[in-house]
Amino acid sequence: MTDMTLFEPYALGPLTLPNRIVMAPLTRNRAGSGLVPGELAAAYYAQRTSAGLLITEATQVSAQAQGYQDTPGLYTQAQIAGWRKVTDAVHAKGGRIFVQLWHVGRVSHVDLQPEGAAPVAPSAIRAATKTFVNNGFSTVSEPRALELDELPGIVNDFRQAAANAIAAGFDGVEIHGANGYLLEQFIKDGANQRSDAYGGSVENRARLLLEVAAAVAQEIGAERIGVRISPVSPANGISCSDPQPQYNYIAERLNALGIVYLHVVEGATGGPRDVAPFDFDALRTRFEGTYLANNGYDLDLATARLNMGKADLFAFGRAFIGNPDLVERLKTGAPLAQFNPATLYGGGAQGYTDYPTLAEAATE
Ligand code: 8OZ
Repeated sequence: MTDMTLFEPYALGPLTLPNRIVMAPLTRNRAGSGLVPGELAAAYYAQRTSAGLLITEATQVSAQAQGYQDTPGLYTQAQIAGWRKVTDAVHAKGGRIFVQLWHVGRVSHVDLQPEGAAPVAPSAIRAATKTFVNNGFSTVSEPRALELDELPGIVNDFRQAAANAIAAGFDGVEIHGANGYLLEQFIKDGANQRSDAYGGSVENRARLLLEVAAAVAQEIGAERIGVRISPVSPANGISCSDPQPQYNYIAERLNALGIVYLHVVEGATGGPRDVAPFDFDALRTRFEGTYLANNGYDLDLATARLNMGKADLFAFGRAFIGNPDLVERLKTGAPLAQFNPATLYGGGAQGYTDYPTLAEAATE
């Protein structure tokens, strides 16, 4: 055992993070009209800037990529301008911020799709999950299978959104390859029954994710790209018969592309870490860049795993909601505030930007 702490600087590609604590992407459903993030989002992220790195909420790369009400996009000029307010506010406080780029695939509803179209997926298999739409939870719609000649357009949407991210002032992007959304729907055979070059073998199912990563790397540079994966998570009704060889291959190929970090949801997203047997060390070994560990970490577990050499950075999600000064609280052993689940998704400032820091709470 060496004696490292989370509170020491870490070099992530061209960036120097002041600590190893990363704010995980958190969906908050507060984008305004035009799905544009505004002043409120700028205030929210700026309050949490002491994180070594902020990763934004999942942000759709196109209108078709949306699956929940009021989630922000990054495909219009107004959205680029809205995100610019966020990145300026974070940078003014000395922070660093990546945007998570997202296509939901089949986890959507016709009421969220352009012209009421069916959501798209690798295969026409409806997900056993719900989405938030029309101010309530509804079963997702029946998807249609993407045609082979539509896939370059999806890759291009990610590439363009990455270019837009740089125009909006982001330090980099995270490609959302996890939690049952489009890229994972291709990876996992429970959702992918294609018989073309994007289905069947381990290589074929990884193809779309790897094409997206390569296109985004060509556009903005691999040192500004992270990829998030969740090998054994059943999130959004997904399943995979062979996660170990599938993700060993993905880790190797992403390593060859030189992306800066691999963000790994270890277990069921937001749930048990031991949901299914999986050797995460095999990914750690294959991927020589930064390993960002996620799921159920607290200070003790993160510190222990750091000192075992199992990960470089650690994502904290829900703890950041009620604790804008989470880094300071972890460092000083201060108690953590709980957040109000009723204000997690949607609404305004309440339960978003009004959680006090320790210092603010002391003067209230
Ligand atoms: C919670 C609610 C809606 C979406 C994910 C983007 O699971 C999400 C998400 C989380 O990755």
